[in-house]
Amino acid sequence: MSNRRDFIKKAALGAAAVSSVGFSGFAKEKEDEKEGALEFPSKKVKKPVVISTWNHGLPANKETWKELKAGKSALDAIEAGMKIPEADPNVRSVGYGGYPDREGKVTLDACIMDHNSNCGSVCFLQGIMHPISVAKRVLQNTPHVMLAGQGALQFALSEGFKEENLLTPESEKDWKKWLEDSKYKPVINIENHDTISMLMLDQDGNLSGGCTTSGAAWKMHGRVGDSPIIGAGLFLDNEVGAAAATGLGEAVIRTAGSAMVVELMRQGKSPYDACKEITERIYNKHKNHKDMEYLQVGFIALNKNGEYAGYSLRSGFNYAVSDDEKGHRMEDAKFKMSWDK
Ligand code: SD4
Repeated sequence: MSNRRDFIKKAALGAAAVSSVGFSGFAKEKEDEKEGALEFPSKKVKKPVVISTWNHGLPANKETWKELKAGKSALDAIEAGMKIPEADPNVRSVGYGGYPDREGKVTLDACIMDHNSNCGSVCFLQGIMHPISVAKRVLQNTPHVMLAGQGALQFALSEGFKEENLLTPESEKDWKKWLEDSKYKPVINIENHDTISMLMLDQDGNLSGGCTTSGAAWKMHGRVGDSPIIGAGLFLDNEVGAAAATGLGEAVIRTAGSAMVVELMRQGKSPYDACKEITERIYNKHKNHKDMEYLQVGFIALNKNGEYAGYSLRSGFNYAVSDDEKGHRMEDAKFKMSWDK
């Protein structure tokens, strides 16, 4: 094993030297990353299981878990969990307190999907604290999948949601500071990569999921990311598995990221191998692209057997996992290349 590891380390170091194309923080393909596939197959747990992206996934998971155990439906439990980061002003990438666009407007994207492939989505929604709840109402109360901008707001108001200012003084201050240079170069793992995406395998063995985000900080007004797009930021097929993305939405949309992860699982790949393959596909398609400098993408995936995994392009991505045996915890995703700020 150690010989094999040594060989892999050397191969990885060689590959790093060859693949160095001069982006800062990009040429450090770490030796142990190549070992990930050997050491980190997908983990398997008994249903129910909930996994969510990033640290704010943990309080979200806890709330979802509580509701699930209290007998709520999968969608209600997902909604309840995702409302936690949406309402938290300290989570700067979701809902209230999220970084605004370059015009100082907080614009929100969210979607939700159930095991029957029913979906609801809102994008470019302003002034509503809980876009995940509006997305759920789109699923339940309209003949459509997705409502955008003013139409989404109008629908939310007709459903009884109240309009409020989501730009906190802290976000306003950060936006004014950003305006001094006005350079769009989102900080990896901070300014454009903190969507909460949640996947669930419930006690009946059914899959569901949701995403909610304020999107990339300092984006153009009107920009919509991957998170509300079924197939990009979130996808599931109840026969197979579920996947969700975080990271630079443009890259995830270009590759139909989450749908592709699910499709690879259909073809027999484990959640880990599926996430890794699509992350590598994204890397290959972007290695000479202008977005590469600030590109981060991460996927989580969960299949019908309770196997789950996460994988990201650059280091720093983690996700919350909840199940009956081990409770709630954070796990680090394996990654293709290390990233130092
Ligand atoms: C987007 N995928 O809008 C999202 C970014 C993210 O918080 O993860 N944001 O591109």
